Amino acid sequence: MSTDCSTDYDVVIVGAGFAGMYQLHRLREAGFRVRVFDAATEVGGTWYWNRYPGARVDIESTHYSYSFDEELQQEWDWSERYAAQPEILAYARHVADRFDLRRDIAFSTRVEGLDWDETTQTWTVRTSPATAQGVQGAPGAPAEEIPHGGGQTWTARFVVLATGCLSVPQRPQFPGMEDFAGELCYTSDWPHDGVDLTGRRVAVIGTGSSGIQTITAIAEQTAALEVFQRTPNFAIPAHNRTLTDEERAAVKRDYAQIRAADRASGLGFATYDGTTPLTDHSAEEVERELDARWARGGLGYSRAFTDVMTNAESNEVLAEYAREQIRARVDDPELAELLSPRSYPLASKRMCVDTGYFEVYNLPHVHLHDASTHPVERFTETGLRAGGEDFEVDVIVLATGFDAMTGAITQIDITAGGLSLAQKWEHGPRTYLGLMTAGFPNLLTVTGPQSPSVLTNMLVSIEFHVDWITRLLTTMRERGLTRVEARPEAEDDWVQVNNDIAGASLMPQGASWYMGANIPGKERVFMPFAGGSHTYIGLVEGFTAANHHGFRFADCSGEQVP
Ligand code: NA7
Repeated sequence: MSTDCSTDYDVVIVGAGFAGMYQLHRLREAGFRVRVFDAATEVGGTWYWNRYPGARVDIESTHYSYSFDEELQQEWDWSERYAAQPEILAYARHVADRFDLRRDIAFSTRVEGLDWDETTQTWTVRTSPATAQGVQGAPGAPAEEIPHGGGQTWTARFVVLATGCLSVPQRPQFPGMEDFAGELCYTSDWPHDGVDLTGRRVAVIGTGSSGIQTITAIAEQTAALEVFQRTPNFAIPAHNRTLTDEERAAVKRDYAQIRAADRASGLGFATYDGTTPLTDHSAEEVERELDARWARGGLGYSRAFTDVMTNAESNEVLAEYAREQIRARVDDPELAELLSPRSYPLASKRMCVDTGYFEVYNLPHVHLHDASTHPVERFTETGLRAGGEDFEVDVIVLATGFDAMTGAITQIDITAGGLSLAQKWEHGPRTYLGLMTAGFPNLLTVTGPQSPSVLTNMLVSIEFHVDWITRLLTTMRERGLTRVEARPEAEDDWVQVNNDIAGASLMPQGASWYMGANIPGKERVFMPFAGGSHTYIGLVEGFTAANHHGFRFADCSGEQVP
């Protein structure tokens, strides 16, 4: 960076999850002065917060792991096909130790605001101390403060938002919440000491991935489990199991091919993407293919044929096959029907990956309640009331999801040239390539809206963005450039491309968090890029090679560089 434009740091990174950790490593390696801020007391991001029983990754760990360092991938052993949260957090800690990341991370520090100063061409970063737990505002969480870099301001030439896509919990407010005398727990901010649910009466609100995993893990130990389901979800079996030594050795031998195949795939993990539409096949062929996919398990199920997300009839074939599996697993036909999704196309809401979820409803003490017809009306001192009926419970678990994709960005007070980012995105996010938003120079996002992010293996998306940002900043330094900005017309085109691709698919038909539909008042816009990870990577590389098409640059004096 030019010495005429001195700042506390070259780059401030917000977030010390998988994205922020890798971004720190890469930028530091490239010689930049970097500081990371995170509200948590430790690295790991989503895997730091989401400690609920049964929390587990839904993409195989061999793929959901860093690829950037050969020694790292050779030395780390995943114990299971789908690792559980403690093991993933241990992996994040291992990476932090191995690359000595912590010395440049200020933990327990929340970034409150970012203000762009046009005169000095720098960002001012406003921070505040965060609490050890409950920083996200969970009622009853301890208010212990660990000041660590909070309450201060810093300047930086660039800011990278590595804030995660599912990191701001959605906390619905029910009347009487404060009256409830039992224990209230959020899956997204689970007490670090755990909660003993043995022999207790428990209510769970929410049946997305977090709810499904929690319910499965706790059902056996509870005295009574009341599940309040507003919308049933498709769940594909994980077939999770311990990996053998032979499997681990084979993976380590094949890592180069595995990673290459992941980067070349639509989901960011090699799923054996189907190459033909379902309509090209006989009923028997389709059945055989779906049997094979079901036996293999995992999210690749929806990639069986090329037209699953564009042809409603093809989609319905896969949906009905999945419902048939529910009927086979649940003894009571009425319960099976209640658990069967019918109101939206398969995979237009994020599918779940389960291990024995539906069988839980065969237990006599587990009760499913239809919160779409009998909504939770209020909490009471002894439990909650739904559909006019009172339920007495000791613990209420809220598995109610997140303000996805934009929430973690717009909750920071970001301003540039009199414009607030939250205002700019009031009617949905507007970005160029999911990497920058016009009017906010030198502000970059890892896995931002309008990039594939949540529709992919996040690790592939993260590594691609981090490498791209590192390359951009290195190139700028070499050319004496200090300012980069997305061109408004390029942004308009990219927003249109995103809307067109999503609009041509069945994706917007689900009232999903992809659409912001789970947040009251949030504009319904399909937020991730729906054209596939491989397509996206190709487009970004093409624009970059074309003299960074869609971006404009300036040097320290403010002079525009074509
Ligand atoms: P999700 O998938 O958004 O699930 C949240 C669940 O909570 C979902 O079933 C919601 O029903 C339900 N919900 C939300 N608010 C209410 C109220 N007020 N009453 C009843 N039910 C409610 O979040 P998760 O944490 O499970 O998973 C997020 C992602 O993490 C997941 O997709 C994976 O990618 C990992 P709805 O469907 O909105 O009717």
